[in-house]
Amino acid sequence: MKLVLVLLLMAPVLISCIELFQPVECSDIHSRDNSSPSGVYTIYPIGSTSAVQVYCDMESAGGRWTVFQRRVDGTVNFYRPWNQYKMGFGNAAGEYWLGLENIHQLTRLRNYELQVDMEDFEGNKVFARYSLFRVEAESDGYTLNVSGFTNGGAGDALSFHNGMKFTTFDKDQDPWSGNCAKTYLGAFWYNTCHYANPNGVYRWGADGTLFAVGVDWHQWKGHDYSLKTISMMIRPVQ
Ligand SMILES: [Ca+2]
Repeated sequence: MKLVLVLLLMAPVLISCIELFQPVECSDIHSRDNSSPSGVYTIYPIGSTSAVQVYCDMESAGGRWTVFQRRVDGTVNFYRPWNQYKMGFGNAAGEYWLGLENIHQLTRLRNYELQVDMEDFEGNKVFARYSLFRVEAESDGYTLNVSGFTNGGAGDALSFHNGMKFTTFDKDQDPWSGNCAKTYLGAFWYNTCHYANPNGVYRWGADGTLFAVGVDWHQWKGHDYSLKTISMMIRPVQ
């Protein structure tokens, strides 16, 4: 009888504990239950009012990955203005961009590593991994910090982009004389301009009609091949 009473009194506390579980990112979900499958989850990267849906990869190389960029089938238009790249767009179950502010707030708090998984239309799969990944504040142009490359067959396309600010068609922060986002129909941490264009035009494989506007990873497939899938994902370094 006493036990029942204690449980009844505890119930609101127990329920509020369940409700208060607000994972900052996917590794928190994995820490709480390491059998959590890959899929769409709600995370809170900037506190309790910042709920956003993401895809968590709980399988690749130990899992715990928060996917912040994903292309799979060309259903979402990635040629978008600054504000949308800042806030995020798309659908976590399919193609999406998590948003520069969310990515900055996450990588500000802990040390993160980055993995980029990609696949061509022949079913070949490769990856590139970087042991350090951080995005600076908007006041610093959301500058990319990436280093510590490990080759999973893709080659290193990102080191060229280290230290670059983010550029969209309506906000040119790249060091080139023109606007790389306008010329290569994407949005990225462009240099002069790119070896990787993951937010470029989805165009189903080999296509050299317009130079380097596709979903390119130059060191693997060159500038005239647009990948079937690519996803960029991060997790805290343990
Ligand atoms: Ca420029």
